[in-house]
Amino acid sequence: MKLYGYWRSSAAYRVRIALNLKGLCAEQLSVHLVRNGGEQHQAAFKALNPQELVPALVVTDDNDERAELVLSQSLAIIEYLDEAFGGEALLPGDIEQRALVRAMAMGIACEIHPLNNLRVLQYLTGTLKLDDAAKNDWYRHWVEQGFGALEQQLQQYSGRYCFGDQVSLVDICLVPQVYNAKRFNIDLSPYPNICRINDECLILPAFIDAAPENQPDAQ
Ligand SMILES: N[C@@H](CCC(=O)N[C@@H](CS)C(=O)NCC(=O)O)C(=O)O
Repeated sequence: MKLYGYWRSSAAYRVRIALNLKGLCAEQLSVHLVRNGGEQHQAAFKALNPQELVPALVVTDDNDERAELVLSQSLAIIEYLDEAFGGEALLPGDIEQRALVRAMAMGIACEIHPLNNLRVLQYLTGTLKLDDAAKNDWYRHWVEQGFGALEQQLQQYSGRYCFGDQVSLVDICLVPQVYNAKRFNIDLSPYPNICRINDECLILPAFIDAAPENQPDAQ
């Protein structure tokens, strides 16, 4: 398998954590999101993922060199890895619990992250000519709204981790989002459960090895 990602990409960070939890190896290929206007916009990468976003996972068939599965969207990739390979389950077996886990994970991946993605921030400052202070207010607003909702859900569903005592898709989404929030100096003190669970995850080797600073393309 080949994982196209970038050390600071939180969506690629999610997939790295999932690969580690499943005990899987993937060759990592760096797509620099800023250099030369962003390598995600270059033809070679666009051919792989027309969405011009990392991560992209390329899965090859050992029995057929020409057969390649190219997957985009971190949640789809992670669910594929979970279903295709053994090892630690990333979603609960129970159908209702699985839906709850997906809902909490999507609260991060679909409601916070896309609004604060690089291309959105570039649009705010480039096309709409907002200054850095306004951009940071925008960023903080969506994190606070999303983390406020998640903190409430964690009061109901968390144990040691976001959903009970088992690491799940929610933790995989949470840790990169907290990493990003810290980069933008968001005050996390109103979210004790988020902070506690983030700390719990960050002592696990799967999360440590996936951390942005531990990637070969980290600058
Ligand atoms: N929903 C997508 C989001 C992917 C995404 O937004 N990737 C970011 C990095 S975290 C990216 O490639 N940004 C490039 C850009 O904004 O131009 C997923 O979960 O994979």
